[in-house]
Amino acid sequence: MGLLNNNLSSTFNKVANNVYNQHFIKDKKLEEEYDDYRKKKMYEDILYNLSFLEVSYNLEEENLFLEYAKWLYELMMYLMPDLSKERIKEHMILHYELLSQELKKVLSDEEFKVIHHLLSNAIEITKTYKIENKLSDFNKGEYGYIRETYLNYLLEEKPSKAIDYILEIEKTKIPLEDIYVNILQKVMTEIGERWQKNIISVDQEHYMTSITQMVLSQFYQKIFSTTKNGFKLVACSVGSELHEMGARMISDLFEYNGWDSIYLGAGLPRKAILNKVENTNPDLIILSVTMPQHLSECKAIVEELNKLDKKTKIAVGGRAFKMTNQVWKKWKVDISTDNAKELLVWSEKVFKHG
Ligand code: B12
Repeated sequence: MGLLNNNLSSTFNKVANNVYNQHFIKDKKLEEEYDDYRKKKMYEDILYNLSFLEVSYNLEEENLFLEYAKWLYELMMYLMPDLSKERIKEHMILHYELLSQELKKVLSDEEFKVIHHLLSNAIEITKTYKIENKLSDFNKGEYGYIRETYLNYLLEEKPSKAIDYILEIEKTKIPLEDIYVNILQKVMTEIGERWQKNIISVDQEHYMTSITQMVLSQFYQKIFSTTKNGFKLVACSVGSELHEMGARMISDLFEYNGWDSIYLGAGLPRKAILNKVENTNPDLIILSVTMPQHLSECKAIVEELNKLDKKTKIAVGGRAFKMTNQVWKKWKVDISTDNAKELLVWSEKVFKHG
């Protein structure tokens, strides 16, 4: 059941408009603190928050909205350094209260009870949440120095140095799996943290992503020249998800380990994914979700895949699942893991080479 089962988007817009207008009526200081840019962002955020609320409700995952509330508070705090932490907490709390007030008008009593609970949790966590100002440890431990050096080349906008550095590292016999997961993936996570903390800009984040994708493509000759084991997978991200590197890393590493990989990228209609499975009979399908809003679409695809009655095993994963309480265990899927290496270990047990 959808959260707002009549016309979803128009109801969302109506709720968002009311929440937005009420904010400025109830909190007179806001007009001085928010310029036009902030106002625009605030409106977008209201819609965004509604979508998170909806997915938490639909999947019965209260942890999801709680984690989101923490993330949002941190993001706002770094984005508006001119405002105190306490002041930002006031914004957030009023925001959740207004969402509750406006949603009460459009939801059934039963639906509202759940939503009210989710919003009360968000208010409670916002009141008590303390941001740990600990330094990132991404440059510590195994490969820490390599991660730091690679990231520095990206920050200095030296793409050929960045690419050559990783190619040199690979010659030192560091396994490709480690380069992907323990080096490049961790650097991408660090880039995300720095974006969230407003240390790097959106253009820097995009730039570093595109160079890292270029690094991955340097390994294609190596990846596609391994002996094949007869197994085949299809991999993609679901819904309007734009994050695609997770599925790509999995696809690449399975190809390297002897599989035939059909990597479809992101932004595919549900029907296209189902058709691909129907027509190619893969042994495994990889469905990747980074933004939790797309979890409901993933669940729907899983249900449709199961109806196909194929032998294809279903794997789901990606950052979104880490924000849930192992929601995938409630679905008819074969596995979810935290990273590509763990999935490879699982596949070696499940798919016996003949
Ligand atoms: C690069 C990036 C982008 C790029 C993506 C480009 C691309 N072509 O992929 C762009 C710029 C498009 C982007 C956009 C956005 N992003 Co972004 N992005 C990132 C970033 C920095 C890195 C993601 C990445 O590539 N990681 C590397 C890959 C390899 O790791 P991975 O995806 O986790 O995959 C591994 C595992 O999860 C697992 N796995 C993945 N899939 C699967 C599937 C299966 C079956 C299994 C078993 C395992 C598995 O194995 C993989 C390999 O080991 C992350 C930071 C982060 N912590 O992830 C933020 C991040 C994900 N983005 C974030 C946000 C907020 C956004 C935007 C909303 C920003 C905005 N305001 O526009 C948009 C949303 C776009 C959308 N509609 O999807 C937030 C999400 C926070 C949240 N609340 O959920 C993050 C976490 C940043 C942050 N710290 O705040 N982003």
